[in-house]
Amino acid sequence: MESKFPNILITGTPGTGKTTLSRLLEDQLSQEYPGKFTLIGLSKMIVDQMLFKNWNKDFDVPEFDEDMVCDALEPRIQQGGLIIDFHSCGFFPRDWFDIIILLRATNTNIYDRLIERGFPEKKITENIEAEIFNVVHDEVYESFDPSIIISQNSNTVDEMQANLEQALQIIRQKIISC
Ligand code: DAT
Repeated sequence: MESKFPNILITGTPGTGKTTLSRLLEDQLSQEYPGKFTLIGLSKMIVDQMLFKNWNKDFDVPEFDEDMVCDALEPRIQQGGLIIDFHSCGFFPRDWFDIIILLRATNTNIYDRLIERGFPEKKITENIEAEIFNVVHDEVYESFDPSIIISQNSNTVDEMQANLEQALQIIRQKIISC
């Protein structure tokens, strides 16, 4: 699906920097294209709008319902200019996004960031294993056209800044060419 203002997915294992990058991106895009981009932190929306049928007590997270999530997002995707921040992506329709940013980070960084967030050890281990076994990476590449995927390392502030600049360049180019 082509839309004047691209839909952007920012994905990666928890702790890789999705929320931080999404906010920086939204901030900059709102200045350059006022009113054209909206950021959705999907984890929060799932809880706020109860887009789940079960609550996983072991990990204290909702087991989101893919259909409910897609139904809630669909009208906004059609409008374009949506930035979605989420750690999973295989259930989204293949033609929803114009640009997908996949963030990666080292185990040490993920560990430190999730400890700071107060995650229990079990949840941290699960996320580190997911990063080691390329779970989100493989999900992205199996679900979307590789030409729209940008893989970025997000270990340092300098990398975050470079990732932001690269993403902005690609988004601006996409807007011009549409
Ligand atoms: P996510 O949304 O993927 O779970 P986050 O944006 O909340 O991750 O980041 C988790 C913490 O790590 C937060 O305190 C900011 C920090 N962080 C993220 N990316 C970083 C980077 N590239 N360099 C330094 N700190 C980073």
